[in-house]
Amino acid sequence: MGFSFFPPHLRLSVVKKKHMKSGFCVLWGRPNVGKSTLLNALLGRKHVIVSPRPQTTRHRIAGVLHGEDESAGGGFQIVFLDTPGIHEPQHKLGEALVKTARSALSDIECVVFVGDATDKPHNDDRRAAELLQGVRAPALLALNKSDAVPDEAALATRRGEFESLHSFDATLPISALKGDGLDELKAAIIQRLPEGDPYFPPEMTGDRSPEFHIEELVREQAMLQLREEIPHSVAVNVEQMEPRKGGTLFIEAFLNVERDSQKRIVIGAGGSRIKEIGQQARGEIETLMGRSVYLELRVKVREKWRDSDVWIKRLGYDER
Ligand SMILES: Nc1nc2c(ncn2[C@@H]2O[C@H](COP(=O)(O)OP(=O)(O)OP(=O)(O)O)[C@@H](O)[C@H]2O)c(=O)[nH]1
Ligand SMILES: [Mg+2]
Repeated sequence: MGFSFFPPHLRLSVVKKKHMKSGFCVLWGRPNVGKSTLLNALLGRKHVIVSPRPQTTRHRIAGVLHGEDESAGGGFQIVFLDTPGIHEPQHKLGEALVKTARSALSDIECVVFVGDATDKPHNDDRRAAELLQGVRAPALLALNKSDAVPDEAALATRRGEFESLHSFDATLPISALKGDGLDELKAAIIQRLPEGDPYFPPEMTGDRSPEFHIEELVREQAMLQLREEIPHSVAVNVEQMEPRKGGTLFIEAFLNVERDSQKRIVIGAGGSRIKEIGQQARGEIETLMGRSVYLELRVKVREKWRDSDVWIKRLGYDER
């Protein structure tokens, strides 16, 4: 725009197009291997929720990394797609999650298969690897949690076991938790991206609404504070969100559970559990929104919602 008054033959010499690489990169693997931890570490900020429980992530979530590619003398944009872990579904929600994950495999430039280096490959690792058959994009093996592997020999054994699952382009031992090997992984991804314009403007960091991230931050506390089946039976939806006098943001959110007995546990003695969930989530939401928040949580029973097509859709888990 700024050079439009130059005649065309002069414009070329003045507007030197910046060398740019861009593309979509899927974080792939079974539950609990550290895909979401890795996304946050690569982005350098908390973008998605993480917990020690499997099946924490329930959506395909884009996180955009913009940067300079010193080796190639230009810029890059990687659109990472975090995905639900691949597993054998036990209910309709599980089926929807695996379908959501699979939908992330089309139109991509790179796959990062995340393996847990502290554990032998499981059936679900094999399942995840099988789903990569027919995917033309190169797949990198990121052997995560290398900080928790006792020695080099153990890491080498794991490496061999995981490399036999699929024909990987390269293997990179990493620790998403400690930040080890992430520069190498990033360079390996950028190396495999095609030249091309960025997909998103520089100010865009993801593809989800503030309400989505708020729901996730509440659910993260449910994942962290509740036991056994209950965390997996919780789905959160923001019912109302509006600014109040003095700049406080009022948010009303529902925690949907599957049974009355779960509702009692989520509320806790004298409301103690729901209060604790609310307090922790509110702190995180205030950091996200950059303002003070009044968070009101209510618990609703949606009878066996994880096996209900209607509720799975209403709660936003049918994204195919
Ligand atoms: N020691 C160690 N733990 C890690 C590392 N990366 C992730 N973890 C832990 O592994 C657990 C699972 O991490 P997540 O990032 O939620 O795993 P995920 O693959 O996204 O799991 P799903 O969303 O369920 O598919 C958490 O307790 C993390 O703290 C790592 O590099 N080292
Ligand atoms: Mg996850």
